[in-house]
Amino acid sequence: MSKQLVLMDHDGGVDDYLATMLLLTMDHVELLGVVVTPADCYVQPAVSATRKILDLMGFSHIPVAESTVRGINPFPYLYRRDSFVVDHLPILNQSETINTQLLSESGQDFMVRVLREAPAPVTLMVTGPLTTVAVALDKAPDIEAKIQKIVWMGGALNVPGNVEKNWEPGQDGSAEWNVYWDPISAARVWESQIEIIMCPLDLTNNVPVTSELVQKMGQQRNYPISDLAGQCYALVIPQDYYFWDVLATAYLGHPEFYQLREWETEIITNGPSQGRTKVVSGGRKILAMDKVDKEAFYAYILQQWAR
Ligand SMILES: [Ca+2]
Repeated sequence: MSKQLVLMDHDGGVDDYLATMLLLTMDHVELLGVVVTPADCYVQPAVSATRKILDLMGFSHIPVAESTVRGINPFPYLYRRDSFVVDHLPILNQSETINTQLLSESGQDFMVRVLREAPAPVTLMVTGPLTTVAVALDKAPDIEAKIQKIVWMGGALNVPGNVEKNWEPGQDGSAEWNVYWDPISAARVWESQIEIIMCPLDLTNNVPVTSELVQKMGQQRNYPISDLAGQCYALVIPQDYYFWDVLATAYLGHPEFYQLREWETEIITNGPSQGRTKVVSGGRKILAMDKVDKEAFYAYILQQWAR
């Protein structure tokens, strides 16, 4: 059986490292590379932590590329600084050297090249803003045919967003951060014909990171990956934390855990609702993860990280 070709594009939040760690455990996936989009992070530590995770998990042959795109509405620095913490976790610093290669080409150029060179269409696993994808599509429209689908953590369809009004004055609270960072790029991807399967806040709101689950990771911390995952979650447990990127990524491992639902949508690119993924009749068709078998998902990640 040939493997499913996947290119990961994450944006350096705590959740993104965990999603990458989950993806690397999937035997049916061939990961072609990891692009780091400089959104929910400071990009230097985010790239460094990503490479160290690939080293730790025995995948140092997979290249990492730093995207140099820019967003419109920066993530709060309090979120972004977690990238420094993860990069300094002891388990990621047992060696003085990093073996995983950081490419000299930009993440967007790398994306174009990987897609062009791939022997078959590739799934893009995106757990940050869609800016790198949009820039790659603008640079090389021919790559659209090489994208099998985009699985994306982003958007809020029929629930409030997570861009809070008191943090972002003038906004109405309807936007989800990955869209809000750069709504214009999300709208650019919406203009394409690519199949989009999104994991919106509508679903992630129902799948919290619980204290019990983090403690279970601790109970299996003789496995380095469970140890690392537990440390990452311990860092964010005081916040209301959900399985965002990890829940989206687990779809590649077990799509049968999920029910999808089609919606017609548009991306609002300006004004107080900028960054909103609005359900509108006649809009761009997307598939959203609508329901998930939560217990099966929790059991799956515990099992995958037991290594
Ligand atoms: Ca992310």
